[in-house]
Amino acid sequence: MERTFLMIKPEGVERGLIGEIIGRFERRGFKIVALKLTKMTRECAERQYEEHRGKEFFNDLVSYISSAPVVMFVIEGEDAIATAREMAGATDPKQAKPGTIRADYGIDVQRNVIHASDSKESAYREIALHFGVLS
Ligand code: D4T
Repeated sequence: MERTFLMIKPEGVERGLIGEIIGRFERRGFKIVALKLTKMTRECAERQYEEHRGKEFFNDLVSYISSAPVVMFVIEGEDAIATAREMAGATDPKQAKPGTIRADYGIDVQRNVIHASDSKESAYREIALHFGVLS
């Protein structure tokens, strides 16, 4: 059993896609073990995207992600990290495989609807950052 951190980005929340996106993970058999709607501070967004500090898109990304509410949730199940990444699809919605969340709903690389942790280390770090210790 594995856990991973997922986040529906501001345009996903604004466009009314919360139920649709969370439903995909439920129907795939994952258990939701934590969930919240929250507007991140700039500092929190910088910590979330720490690995991208210094890249040309960092400031825009942090401004965007802290501009409006997001939905954060944690799923639990077999191969949760890799499966969630596969369900999210490629970063650029135009490159994402048909049937993935980003192919179906993504607008561009910044407004690509969902974030999914990319490794065990990221999942652990991001769950702790946003939810603290989960039972
Ligand atoms: P996340 O981490 O959000 O699931 O995205 P990916 O793992 O698919 O992509 P990433 O780490 O390369 O990028 C993190 C985050 O930055 C946004 N982004 C990315 C952006 O706004 N402009 C860009 O040019 C790129 C490459 C999208 C996802």
